[in-house]
Amino acid sequence: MSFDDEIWIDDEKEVCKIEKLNETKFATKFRVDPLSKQGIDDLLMLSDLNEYNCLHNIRVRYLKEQIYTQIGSPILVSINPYVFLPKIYNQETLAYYKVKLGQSQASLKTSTKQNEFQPHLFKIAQLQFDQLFESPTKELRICSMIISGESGSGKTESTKILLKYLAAESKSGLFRTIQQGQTIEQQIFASNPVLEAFGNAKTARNDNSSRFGKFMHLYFNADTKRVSTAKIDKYLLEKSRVVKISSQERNYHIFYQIIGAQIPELQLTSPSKYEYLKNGDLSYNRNEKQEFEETDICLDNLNFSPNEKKYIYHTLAGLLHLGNVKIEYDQVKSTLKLDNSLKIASELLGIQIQQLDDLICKVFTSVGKEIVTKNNNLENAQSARDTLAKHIYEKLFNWLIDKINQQLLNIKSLSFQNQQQPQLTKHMIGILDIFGFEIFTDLNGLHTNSFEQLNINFTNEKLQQHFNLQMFVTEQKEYDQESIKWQQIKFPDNKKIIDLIENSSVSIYKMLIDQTIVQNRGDKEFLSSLKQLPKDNLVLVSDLQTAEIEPRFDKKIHRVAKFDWFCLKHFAGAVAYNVAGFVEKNRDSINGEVFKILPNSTNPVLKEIWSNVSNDYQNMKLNNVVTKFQNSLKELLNLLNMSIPKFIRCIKPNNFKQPLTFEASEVRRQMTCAGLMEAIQIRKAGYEIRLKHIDFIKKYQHLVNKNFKNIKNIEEMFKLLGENQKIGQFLKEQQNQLSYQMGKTKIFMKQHFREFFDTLLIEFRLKYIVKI
Ligand code: AOV
Ligand code: MG
Repeated sequence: MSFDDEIWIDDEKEVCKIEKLNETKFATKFRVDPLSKQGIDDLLMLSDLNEYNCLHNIRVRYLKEQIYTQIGSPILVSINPYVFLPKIYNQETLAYYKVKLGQSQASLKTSTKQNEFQPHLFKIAQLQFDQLFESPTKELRICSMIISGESGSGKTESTKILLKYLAAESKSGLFRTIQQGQTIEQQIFASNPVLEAFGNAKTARNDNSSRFGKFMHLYFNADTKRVSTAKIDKYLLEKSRVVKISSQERNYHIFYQIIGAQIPELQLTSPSKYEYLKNGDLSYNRNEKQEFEETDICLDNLNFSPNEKKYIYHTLAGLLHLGNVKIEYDQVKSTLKLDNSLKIASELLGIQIQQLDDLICKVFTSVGKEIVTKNNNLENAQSARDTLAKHIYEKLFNWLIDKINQQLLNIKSLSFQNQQQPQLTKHMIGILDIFGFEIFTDLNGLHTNSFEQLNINFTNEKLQQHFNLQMFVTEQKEYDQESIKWQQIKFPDNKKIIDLIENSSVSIYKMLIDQTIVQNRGDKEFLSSLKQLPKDNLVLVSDLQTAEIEPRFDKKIHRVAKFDWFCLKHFAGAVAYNVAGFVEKNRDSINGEVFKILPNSTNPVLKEIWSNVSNDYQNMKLNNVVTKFQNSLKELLNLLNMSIPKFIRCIKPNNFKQPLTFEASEVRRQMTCAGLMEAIQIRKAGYEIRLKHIDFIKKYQHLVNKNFKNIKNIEEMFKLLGENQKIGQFLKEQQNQLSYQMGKTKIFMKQHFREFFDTLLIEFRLKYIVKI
């Protein structure tokens, strides 16, 4: 190990003068590994793996516009460049990975020489594609690409780049052509702008923040290696955004798009005129008209009919007008003010004014056989109006995804109608793009997080746990089972906080569900029930004393010391949540009249959507938001656990969306939170490649003069290999360096160990071919 000098690493410059140190947020002196000064591809190749060398290495690369660095083969670190870098995504680069890497994989059917290829999302996609068909058996094989990172770190952009790569296969015939000249990849692409228009919005952290999670399934036919069908699973759309946004944020892009489209029948003027938009960021400029045109074309490509599109837009505009509907209250009952907003909303939503009045101003309850009507007060009526808007939007979003999925599934039935046993579900690549960990603060830096952030942050906890499980637990268990010599590595375990949130006997979710199913219980009861929970990662702000002396919690959280807050110490940081609205948001209930009125709407889209919606709000125990969300998360994790994963860890290099600006403290914090330093240790100490004894013998039988059927066991194979002088010498050296170890059923190898044998195998094949 040689170190040529010492440097300071800080937020602005590589070398920082001592007198400036106090001014910077982050500054540390460390001895630099010469390799990290070069900015090498793979952090595992550094001779000193301390975190500063890793950080320095990543920074050197980033400033050279090399935004990707790998940690062995399963982890790709991606630093958001905040500027489009055409060179790294152009056709030439794409072809380089597709042709060169693809061919090198295909010729050897191994990952040999993959280290010669720069780390890239394209590389990850190609390796997963090759892995999909590596196994000759037709058993289920799922390869996943799990993209994680904080809000704004680049997950959604990475998803699009991965899809672009996989879709580019279509040009060489991978993607099947369907009727009217459209290909399935065009349909998958068309779904993206639609989902973003309806499911993404500007937040304080990201101008195009995903407000729902998605898992994209691409199913391949094993024989043709073609994509046969695709499907999108979605998780938790943040529907509260439809009616309430803060000043730095915006509502869903689609609302601004339909205003920009200037469609006369929608009678829309400008965002500042609508209650659901006017409190948000009105200065933010996008080319809404052009974006609308793109959304509209994509809906065409997804085979939405002109009539469907028309009434989707009617519904959206109807919601904006509904938000402007005024409610008058005479101390006895509320009524809707008969003005233009009400008339237009009624017209566009296809619901009579009287019916809207019933939905917003009244509550119908059945007492025995009789229906009893109660009048809402002003506050309840306003809330009923907003609840109606939220539910209509959510159902519209669900319906859009169902229609898109149906479209992709229709393709399946068209293509495979004559086949008895389609292999559609056997080979799948899944790409997960979820909403990132987020902490919202107001202009004074005080936390303003709610039910939605808890669910988002919990999802990220679960994904982090999955990463830990794959990287550490499973890995170390296998070494133990195979009796491999091994030093246990401690990793940052987030089990405690996950239990605190979701444990089935005592947890935050359990307490919330308990309050949700009992009528008339609310946020106060919920908050007080939290007192029973363990306090390792939880502080109730009502218990101020504890909060103030709690050193692990951010100072800014202390300042929100109000009665109705609780703080959690998440793996990625401490977050304060305001309990206001938790129980009602989880209940998600709506006036039961909607199930009678909306299926009779004269707006055919609304009619269709609501005709298929069942009134499942009666059974709160099963149908509260958290329970449904936990079930879908469980399904997702089961699928991920079955998959061969690649992890893409996205990192946000600064908080100002500044292009190519690297704040070491920010990057370091995210690397630490994501457990990347420990992952580096375990990959470095571990063995990336493992082959069953029989597979090793079969694969390398040509290197010994015996057919694999005549080789008794792995010991004999090694004895035979050792008889060759070159191999014998190599094995001796490598044994001392622990480059390989013999497990009970498998042989564990470092990358260079396998490459040595693969190179010999290529030489053998070349010789053989030349001879022929
Ligand atoms: P996210 O998906 O991780 O946040 P995005 O993928 O939306 O973040 O990225 C945020 C912004 O960063 C994008 O709008 C781009 O401006 C920029 N960006 C990200 N990746 C790249 C790239 N590879 N090249 C150029 N610019 C990029 V969230 O959905 O909020 O968790 O919820
Ligand atoms: Mg996103």
